Amino acid sequence: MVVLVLGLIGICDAGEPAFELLRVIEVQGRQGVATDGNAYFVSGSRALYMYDKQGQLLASNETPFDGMETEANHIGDISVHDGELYAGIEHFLDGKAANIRIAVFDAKTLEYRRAIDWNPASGQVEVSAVAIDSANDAIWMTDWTNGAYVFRYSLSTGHYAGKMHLDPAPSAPQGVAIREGYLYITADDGNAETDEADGLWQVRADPDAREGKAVRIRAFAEFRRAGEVEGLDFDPTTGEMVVLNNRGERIVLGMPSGLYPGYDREIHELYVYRLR
Ligand SMILES: [Ca+2]
Ligand SMILES: [Ca+2]
Repeated sequence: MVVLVLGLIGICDAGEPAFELLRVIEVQGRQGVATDGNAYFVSGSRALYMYDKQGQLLASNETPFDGMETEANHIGDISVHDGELYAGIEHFLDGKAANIRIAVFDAKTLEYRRAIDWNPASGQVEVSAVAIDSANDAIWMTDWTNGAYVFRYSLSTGHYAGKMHLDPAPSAPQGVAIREGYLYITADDGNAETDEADGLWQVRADPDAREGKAVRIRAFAEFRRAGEVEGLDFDPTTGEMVVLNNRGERIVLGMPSGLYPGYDREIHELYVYRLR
């Protein structure tokens, strides 16, 4: 018994939780998820949705780019903080992203409010996900084309504050969220063509670090079909982890390329886990 308890403490010291899948909820969006403990916010490439935690649709915004000063056509993973929804947004054309910014929406109405512009000198060329880390006055961003860095902006001023090199680098990061001082990054690093599971990575959210040791702490082997993992978040009221996954569509180099046998559409699902 003593050995068992020490073993569990050892796991906790390493900061790697164990995960138990509780439920799966189908949603409309294919990009990201955030929760304030009351609702699940879901982003599609060009829409925002709000669901209750049983999966009932409460609100949607199908014209999320209205009122923006520069062109946009793609939303990535999202984060919610203090009544506002933060989304990584860009204009994607001919394989290149432009007009990268963090767009801020009212979390009640899903209406657009303002934007925090990206600093091109940071080296970031795409935004796949954002996470609000209020304890560090930070907004962290990932770049789907290059998992070697996470980029950090000041939450209070919106200014670019630096980047952290990840060693090793997750490939194709699609989501980022904060839990107990760690960044959790979902990576579309498993090939659905060969039924490989995508991964969950963990790295300490240290604003002073130039480099962080990244660890692939699990593979999402329980997904109903290997596909494309997308955004994630942690529920502040229950501690649960919520992860969005897409299955059914064959994706080649980021482009939809037809359906797998047995599918008449791509399915987007939230997987909800208890952490121990
Ligand atoms: Ca994505
Ligand atoms: Ca995949």
